[in-house]
Amino acid sequence: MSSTYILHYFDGGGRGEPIRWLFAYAGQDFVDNRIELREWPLMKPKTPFGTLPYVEVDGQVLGELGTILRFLARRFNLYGQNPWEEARIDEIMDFVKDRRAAYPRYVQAVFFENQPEMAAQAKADYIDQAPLTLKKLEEILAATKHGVLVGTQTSLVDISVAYYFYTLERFKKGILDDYPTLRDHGSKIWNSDGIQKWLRKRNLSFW
Ligand SMILES: N[C@@H](CCC(=O)N[C@@H](CS)C(=O)NCC(=O)O)C(=O)O
Repeated sequence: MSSTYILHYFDGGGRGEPIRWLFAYAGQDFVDNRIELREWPLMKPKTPFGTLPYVEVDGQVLGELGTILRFLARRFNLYGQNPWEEARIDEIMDFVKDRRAAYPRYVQAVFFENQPEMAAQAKADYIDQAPLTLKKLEEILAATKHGVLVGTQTSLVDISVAYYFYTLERFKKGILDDYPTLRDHGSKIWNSDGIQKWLRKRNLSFW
């Protein structure tokens, strides 16, 4: 019997959208439960750690974005072929997470606090911090020689960085033009059937 998946997150991108992209890329149906901010205070104490996202998989509950992504990627055979590849995926994911720290600040300012000046600063920081990250990813991609960041097959980290590139391009169109190999890498994921289908239907406010 196939599993059932429910994602609980706010009605926006933030920490929910990487999970939606993973489902979409894997061609896995899921219930996309979007929580209204006014519902949140009542719901918060019932969540695993007082935060979103969390998922329900066949009735079992799992919180924390990174944990959810790894758990799902393992199930969808998108988490490397051996423990070293898993570790390499984690390594790059952790690196990019640190380098993307301005994004949650942006979400906080836009969605939770309605603070346009703080949002503008976070957005500027996000863009300023990108070149070092992109340069490193370019080096990693060149070293594998297989058009993927780890091993020989597309994995969680390729999908996650493609989403990162997507958010960068939405903030500053053309930002990837100086990184043609990364732009091509992102395009392969963006143009995959699953992601194209998702982008057509997702109906998402941008943050
Ligand atoms: N470490 C957690 C952080 C989750 C988090 O802070 N989520 C935010 C939304 S992106 C949230 O739930 N904010 C509402 C709150 O903390 O009350 C994760 O990675 O999942």
